[in-house]
Amino acid sequence: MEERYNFKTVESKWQKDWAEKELYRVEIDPRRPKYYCLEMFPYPSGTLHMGHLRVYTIGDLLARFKRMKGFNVLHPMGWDAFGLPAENAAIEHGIHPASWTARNIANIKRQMQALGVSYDWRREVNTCQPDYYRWTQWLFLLFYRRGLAYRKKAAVNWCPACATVLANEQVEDGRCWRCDSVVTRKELEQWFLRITAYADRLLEDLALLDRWPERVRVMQENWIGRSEGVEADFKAEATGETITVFTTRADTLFGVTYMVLAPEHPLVERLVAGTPYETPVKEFVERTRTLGELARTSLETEKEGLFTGAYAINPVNGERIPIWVANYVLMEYGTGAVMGVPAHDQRDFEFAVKYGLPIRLVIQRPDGGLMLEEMTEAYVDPGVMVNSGPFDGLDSREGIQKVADYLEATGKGRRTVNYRIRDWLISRQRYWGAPIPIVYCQGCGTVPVPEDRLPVLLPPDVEFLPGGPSPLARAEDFVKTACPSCGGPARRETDTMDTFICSSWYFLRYASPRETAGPFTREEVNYWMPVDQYVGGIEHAVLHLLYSRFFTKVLHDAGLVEAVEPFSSLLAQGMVTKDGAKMSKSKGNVVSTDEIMETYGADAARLFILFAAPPERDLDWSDRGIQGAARFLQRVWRLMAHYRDRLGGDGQAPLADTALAGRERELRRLTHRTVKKVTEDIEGRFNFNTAISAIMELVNALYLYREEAGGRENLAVVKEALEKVTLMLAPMVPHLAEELWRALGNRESVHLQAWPEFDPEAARAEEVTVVIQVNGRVRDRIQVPLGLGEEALREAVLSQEKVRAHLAGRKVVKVITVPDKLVNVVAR
Ligand code: ANZ
Ligand code: ZN
Repeated sequence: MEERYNFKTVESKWQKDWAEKELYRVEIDPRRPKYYCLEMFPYPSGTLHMGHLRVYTIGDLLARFKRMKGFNVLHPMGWDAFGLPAENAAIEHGIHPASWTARNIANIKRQMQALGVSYDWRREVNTCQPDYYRWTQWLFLLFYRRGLAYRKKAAVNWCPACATVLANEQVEDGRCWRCDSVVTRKELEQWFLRITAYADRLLEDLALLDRWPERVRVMQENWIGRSEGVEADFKAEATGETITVFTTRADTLFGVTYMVLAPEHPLVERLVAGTPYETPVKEFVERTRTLGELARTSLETEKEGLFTGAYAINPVNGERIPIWVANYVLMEYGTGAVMGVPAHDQRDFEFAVKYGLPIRLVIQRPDGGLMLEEMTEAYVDPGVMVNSGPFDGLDSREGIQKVADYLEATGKGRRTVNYRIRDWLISRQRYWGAPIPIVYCQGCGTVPVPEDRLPVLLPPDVEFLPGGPSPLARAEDFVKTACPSCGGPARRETDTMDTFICSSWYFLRYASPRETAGPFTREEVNYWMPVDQYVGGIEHAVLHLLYSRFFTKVLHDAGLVEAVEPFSSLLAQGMVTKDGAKMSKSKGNVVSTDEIMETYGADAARLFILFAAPPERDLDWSDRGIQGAARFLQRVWRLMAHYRDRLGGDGQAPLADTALAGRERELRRLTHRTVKKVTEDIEGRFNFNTAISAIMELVNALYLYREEAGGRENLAVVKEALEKVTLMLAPMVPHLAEELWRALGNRESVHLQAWPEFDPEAARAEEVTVVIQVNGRVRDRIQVPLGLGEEALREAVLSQEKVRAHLAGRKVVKVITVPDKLVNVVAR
């Protein structure tokens, strides 16, 4: 064995060997429990960054660990390959999106292989290949047939820089999720998926996801935003038309002093027509319309409104109230009209103060001390109803129900449920995506492309120009087609699908990646699904994770998959930072993954990533840290080099525990305790960092033992320890572990071995008897592990039944401990 561990030769040697032997090839095996371990597949934008390295390292550890634990592990990888950057590269550098993407994929794949990740590469999927997007289109048609895909004209989010529309989920704080431009609104005819039809189930089934981070579930819950309330019918005084409002606070109906319509509300135009208010209101409407939804509802945005000159009648008391239009009311939520209750809603309070509208108190604080004149903000808590006619004196929470009953009984309103979530806008005016398989025919209207004519292929020869309409819309050969139904002239849909559709079902495709008769086979998908462990970034908390859940449910309803939820357990890994700051090109603090792998090797990088922080926490990249990891690997290597020749193939088993002398017994105990701890840390808690610390301690103990034994070590005990260390390191540093394993005289790969067992008997700590005194008199004796710390010992003693009995009614003043021997409790 060489003196120094040479990762360069060793890592590539084993990577080649594993690939040749197809070590990670996996098929259905009904005799073994399955385990589906999945990392979010990357968008192939160039090279891997540290965040990627972290996800794949974590996923690979789990996949390898489970394999050693006897599971049949599916661990696949693929490419989320459609998307705007490829098209921008085409515009800027004249390279075709397909070539740009293929080149990046080749590079990233090389990096993943250099990292030594255990993927079954035969199952690689690529969403921009016709053999994949054919099924994306097929699924679109399935949604269409089930009434879950439809086209409508709507005010949609428009990113001027990306020159395309965006889903609500892709707008963050009023900005484009991809390029950060301020999003505006446009009226366009677009395709939607009816995710709202699944709102209730998406909400309810969150309860099944007990192995998801709480915060992700909460974010989805808020995004779905279920809200129970009533619709109340007001009447427009002039025209007699009904104006329905949605409110969650029916108890405040008597406190309404004005009403507000969304600028887009269809009634606005009619109310102001031919009045002096027409021009200013129309101007106001135009101005607010272009603002994105979040910009409008953001608390920072100044609330602005205008009186329409019209009045409405309150259904509960017949009062006449002015009708306004304002920027903070959204057409897409509820009914697009709200009743203004300034005394009990902060937004309304501010609005009323700003525009001098009356404020009326209708909910009194339980102590009765609320005075309208003294209010500086809205009173939003429950209380007692006042100024509310027949409802006076009611608890407001009860009032919500009573007023709802009244509205329903009199036909002036009804209970209803509202959701914040909107249908998913999926059409994009871009080239590099899966074409929507629809044709428009003068005679037949909207005609789906028949399944046997899929895929609708992207034409390769198109022109990429900055700005402007999509290249597809200008590709006449593509656009002009024959109607599949009547054969007459027809035009193709030129929008492509949101790439989030491609990624909403890729985890199903891995089950049957080469299937040509369908997106997957029932047998395979039902064997592998659901994904047992999903690993990925928190930035997908709402987007990808919500969409994938939606897809899975629809496919379940269509009888295609048994699973109702795609991902049983979710691990959202933290960010990788440099000196506490997020790594980014603009900050110039990006650590190059290629450079790290060149300098330190894959194993050192992996070990550092796993050791530096628990997976959910942020990980600060440090050169010292990775150097430390590399040194530890050398240290393990030297230990093996030292013993290798002496361990030989003699096959001597460790001596029975009792026959071992003290030092040997301690070392053996530590070996078994370490296996126990590492197993538990990985399995239940994802505490890879503490698992690695434990292995490091064991290695230290081996060095110490070698020194103390001075050449007269018990080699059976050493060999056992080295074997277990090697096996435990296998999922973390697969290359070094393989090399060590062979050095121990084994001919089969370490990655085909079983995870090490521990002997509970050998792992048990030695126990000692501790005498317990209370005020100097012996009251009890207990068995505790040798070397138990003072704090733990004290706790153990004070919880003893007998001790508690002697202390009854007294106060402990002091506890004197003599570890391993005696504890004296002084009490008065
Ligand atoms: C009167 C009222 C009084 C309200 C009060 C609240 C407190 P959630 O819980 O999110 O569903 N609202 C209704 N439609 C709206 C729209 N299109 N744009 C903006 N705001 C709208 O919120 C429901 C509440 O949001 C409704 O209850 C309504 O204000 C407002 F003391 O009605 B409330
Ligand atoms: Zn036709």
